[in-house]
Amino acid sequence: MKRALILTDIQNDFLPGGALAVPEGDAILPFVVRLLRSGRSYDLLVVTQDWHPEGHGSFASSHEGAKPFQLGELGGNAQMLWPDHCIEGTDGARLAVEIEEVLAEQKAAGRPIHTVRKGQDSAVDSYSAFFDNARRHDTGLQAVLDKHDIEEVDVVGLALDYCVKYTALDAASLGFNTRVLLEGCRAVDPSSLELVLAEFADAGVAWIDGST
Ligand code: VGL
Ligand code: ZN
Repeated sequence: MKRALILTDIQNDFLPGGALAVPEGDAILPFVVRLLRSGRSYDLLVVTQDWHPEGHGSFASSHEGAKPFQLGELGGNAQMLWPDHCIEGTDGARLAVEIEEVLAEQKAAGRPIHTVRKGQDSAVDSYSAFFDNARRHDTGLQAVLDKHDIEEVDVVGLALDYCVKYTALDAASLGFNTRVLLEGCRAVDPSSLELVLAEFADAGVAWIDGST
């Protein structure tokens, strides 16, 4: 049974001091680094990056009079409005340096790595690593997983209540045996945890509390 690890948006802007800092976002780093160095047999590493053009429609700054963390609208759908974040090519959009380092080691060791950049269409947000929120674009990740005969996926990263959640829900709905490793995740809204876990339970997404 082949297994992939999806590293979701572990980018500077989601870490403390970043433009859209996730509470305790940096607390996942030692766990994720350990997981990658443990020699655990992931057949494929998938690295996702939120990768927005300037003026992206999910930014509050693109909506007259709106403030970050207000609910707005984008393309006729409800949209949480965010501070400007993960603008393509900026330092905030780069992976955490700890992740860059461990990925360089993994690459040197011959581990296949596939990178997904998402959120490039200003007219729609894109939380999941598979599809944008309106399901207009397919990132091609499903085809890559299929090509590598992946049947199981583990998911870690930021943020648990947005990109990790939608990635895991899509993975399960596409038929992958999906687990979220909670020690490797933190939420924008930590009080959302119970709700997120209930959604996972309904969708057949498994989660693991401690180390694997
Ligand atoms: C994310 C909010 C906006 C995430 C991305 O990676 O969870 N959250 N863009
Ligand atoms: Zn974003």
